[in-house]
Amino acid sequence: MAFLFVTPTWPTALWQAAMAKAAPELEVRTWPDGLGRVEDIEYAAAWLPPPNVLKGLPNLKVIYSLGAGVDAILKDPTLPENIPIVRVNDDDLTKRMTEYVVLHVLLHHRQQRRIDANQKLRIWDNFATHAASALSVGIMGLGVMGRDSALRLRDLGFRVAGWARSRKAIEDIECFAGASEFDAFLARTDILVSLLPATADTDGIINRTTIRKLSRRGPFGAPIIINAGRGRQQVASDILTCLDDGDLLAATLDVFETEPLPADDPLWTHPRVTVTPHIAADSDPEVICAYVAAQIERHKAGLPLLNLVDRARGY
Ligand code: NDP
Ligand code: OXD
Repeated sequence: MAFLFVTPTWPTALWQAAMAKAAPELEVRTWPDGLGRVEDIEYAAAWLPPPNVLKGLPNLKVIYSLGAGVDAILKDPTLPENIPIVRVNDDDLTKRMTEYVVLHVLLHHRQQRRIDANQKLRIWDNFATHAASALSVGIMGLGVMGRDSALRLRDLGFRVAGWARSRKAIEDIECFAGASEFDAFLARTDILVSLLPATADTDGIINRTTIRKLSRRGPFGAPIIINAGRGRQQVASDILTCLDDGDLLAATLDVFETEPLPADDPLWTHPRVTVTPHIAADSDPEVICAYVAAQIERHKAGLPLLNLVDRARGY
């Protein structure tokens, strides 16, 4: 029985070493050079697998996504049917995302960019600040990541709402559900955070129409967006237009349609855009391999797989 990494864009040696540490008894192979006899491979972990690689494993039992998002795996047009896909749901990844979301909400709330610019010019501008409770934060996606970020922001005093496909009940968080409640959710939101998966339904969801429906009643008079979900969710040209038209005050973007973000992309230089390099919640090889190893042990013991992906839903 062997385990295969299919991670053409990642430092495979690092992941192989982490897996060897997490599961010393497992024969860990890597694609393409260390593939070996394909019949031996029962488990594979992947990120952006090239077509036909997973399909070429006749005895594959489980596919592990090395991230919380699974779009990188589902985009394989030859993905073998009926093989379960398990995604990452680990506290380490979740806490990293929560740090990112809280950091960037606070960065806008406390106007840190303005303070940075003032310091460069030695300007002592002790402008009036406001309480967290003056701001409504709306989180799109109330799953593992969205829920934790919502709770921490709530604890800091922000007025927090969340939007998901299905109805949630979370103490002191206003929960909206489905397309019919999207506009009401936007109308009460000063800072919009996306922690949605990339699916056909969420593609392009952060567009001009969405942005124009956001609240303007907050202390800044215009909304702010933070996208740490996936780049496909944002229409970059609409974001730039809205920034320049005054429909949007600022944006923090961690994810992009094309990654790395091309050097000539105008998002890099817009004074009110903060670009981060898809680093909101980084997958730590040792943590993720320990998670995958534990999941393999469960499977070998005949226990049900956890955090299974619903291929029809796309997440
Ligand atoms: P989950 O699957 O736990 O949560 C997804 C949430 O999105 C659920 O609440 C789901 O609703 C909601 N959702 C999905 N489709 C829709 C829709 N059409 N309308 C409304 N709500 C919808 O995922 P995670 O929280 O673990 O991760 C979320 C995403 O974060 C990942 O898919 C990935 O894209 C991104 N991510 C980004 C990282 C980064 O570094 N930038 C790192 C890790 C993840 P419901 O609960 O009703 O199903
Ligand atoms: C993930 C990511 O999905 O890192 O985990 O983007």
